[in-house]
Amino acid sequence: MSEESKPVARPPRPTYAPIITVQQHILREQRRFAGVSGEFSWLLSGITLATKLIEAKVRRAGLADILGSAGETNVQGEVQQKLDIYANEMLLNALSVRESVAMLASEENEQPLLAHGGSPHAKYIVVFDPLDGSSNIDVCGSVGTTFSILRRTTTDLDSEVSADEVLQPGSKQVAAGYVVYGPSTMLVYSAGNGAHGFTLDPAVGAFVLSHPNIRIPAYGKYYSMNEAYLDRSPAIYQEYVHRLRDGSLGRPYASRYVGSMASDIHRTLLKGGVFLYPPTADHAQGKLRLLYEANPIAFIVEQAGGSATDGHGRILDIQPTSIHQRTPLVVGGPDEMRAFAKIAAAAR
Ligand code: P6P
Repeated sequence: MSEESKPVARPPRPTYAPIITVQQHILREQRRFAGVSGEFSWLLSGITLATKLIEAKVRRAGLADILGSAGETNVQGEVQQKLDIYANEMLLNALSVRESVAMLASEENEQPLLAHGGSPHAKYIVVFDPLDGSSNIDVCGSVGTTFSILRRTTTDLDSEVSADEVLQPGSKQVAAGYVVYGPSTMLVYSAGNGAHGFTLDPAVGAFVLSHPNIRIPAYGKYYSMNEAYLDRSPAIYQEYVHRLRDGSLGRPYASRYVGSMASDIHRTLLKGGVFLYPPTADHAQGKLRLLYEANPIAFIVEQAGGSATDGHGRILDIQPTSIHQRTPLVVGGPDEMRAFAKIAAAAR
């Protein structure tokens, strides 16, 4: 048999488990969307690129002149840390050159921003909190990035983009995720087909699949909230936490609270339990933002078998009326959320 006619040998069976990067995973995921021609994965690669650039700065925060406040305050009236500004610029730059992105909305910007002048045919809107929990930076605490991807509300993609198009309920999210910059850096995202975790391998600079198809445990050991506010929260939250503590909800719980939502949520997602940021006397709607904090988290946790409520209904059903609006948030595994719903219903 001549060389040319010999069948080509199959590659040897791999001796190492094949690594799956987030790009490969996204390409596989986007095949589920009819008519998506790689633009979705190109968009998500903008987010992963920006978060790698953020991670590199967070890793060196104590060394480079990046610590401390930039002296400015953002639209939230919060003192902007220099890393906040850097993280925001990385995401704005990386995403505004993605042709499929029509508009960007950030916690750091009062109004949404057109991406590259709002090019025609761009169908996606990206909403994000570039660096959540940034006050933890100076004390070497973990911080996070949260993001939410929506489609434009019009089918006429040549029409002018309106800022109101960002005001969609979380149930309309096409994809959502968060990154935790901790002892390792992890990206957790969902495009509606399960929640998947990727760990950044600094040796190769790739997010590698480490937690496929995350399922939140039926119950956990921890509840997570800022206990300083409990006495100033509505009675149902006080009753709920007291019963978590005294074991009358099935088992006595311990408390864990980092004060950086992405970290507290990540522990709840992997270990089970409940995270809550209730309304307080000072903040009738709680502190967390609906569009770029509660919605992406609620999307991910629901995909992992948990649920998320504002104390009255499903987070993902809330129709936003303003870009930076806040919402109370209770999010966790099946047992803890059933118990909360029972206490809330009994109080109605
Ligand atoms: P508090 C960080 O500022 C943040 O937005 C979330 O990451 C975190 O869950 C919450 O606020 C912490 O708020 O009032 O407990 O300091």
